[in-house]
Amino acid sequence: MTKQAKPAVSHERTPAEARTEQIVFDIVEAVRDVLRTDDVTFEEYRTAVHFLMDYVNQPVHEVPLMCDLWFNAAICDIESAKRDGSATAVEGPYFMDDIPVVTDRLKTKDDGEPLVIQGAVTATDGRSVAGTKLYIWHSNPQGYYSGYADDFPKDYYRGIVELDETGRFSVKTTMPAPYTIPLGGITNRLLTAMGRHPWRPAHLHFKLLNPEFLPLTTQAHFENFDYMENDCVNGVRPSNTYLLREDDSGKVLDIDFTLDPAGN
Ligand code: MBD
Ligand code: FE
Repeated sequence: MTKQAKPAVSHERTPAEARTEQIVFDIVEAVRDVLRTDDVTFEEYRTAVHFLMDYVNQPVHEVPLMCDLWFNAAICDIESAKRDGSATAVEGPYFMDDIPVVTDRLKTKDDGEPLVIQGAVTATDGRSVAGTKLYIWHSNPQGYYSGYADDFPKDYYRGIVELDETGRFSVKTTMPAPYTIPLGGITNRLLTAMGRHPWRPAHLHFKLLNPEFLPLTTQAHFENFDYMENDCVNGVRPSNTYLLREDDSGKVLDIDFTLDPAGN
């Protein structure tokens, strides 16, 4: 099958136009290949178009959710291959900027299993990471994120640790739980139509910000936990999988991060 010719434009394409055309055109060609390979019928095509039309009646977050579900982890892999230091992982929809600065614990209710998150942040070139803001956020023991649940305030299960030149941190919280994407939403309707489940394994989110380094957004998932083999957003990688250990106070996650100074 021949590729469609690129229609002429009245001016030389700018670099941005050329890049946009390249990506859009390649996506369209990739989808056309699928239509041919899978022998897609008119009826299936119309079902898909109606499915997309239904997004109009959905909460707006269903659009980024669907995109993230299929594509965000791939973008992270592409980015990780280009940088030094820790690999990136999917940010998910629940990052918040205006959260409390903490030193040694996140606010939690007392119904969860205790967890200590501890480690050190270093730079690939050995320079000081002092001043780095380490954002931590995760679900409560029922799998809900603060700001999106009625029964606990927005500053729970979230905090910013401001690192000094040692880069070390140790934060108490409680264990997160497996999470489902919104069950009543159209994205889950697609997963259900495919015979798939809507679960993510229990996980922690991290974002490290310091103007001297590339921003690092990543996650921690836990070896041997439920849904590790079939995360609905396909975000689990060896680089973001950790073995929890137990001590007298509960579970402990040892986790280090390495920042890339890039051009700085
Ligand atoms: C989440 O909590 C999440 O981490 C991702 C990647 C997608 C949806 C919800
Ligand atoms: Fe999450």
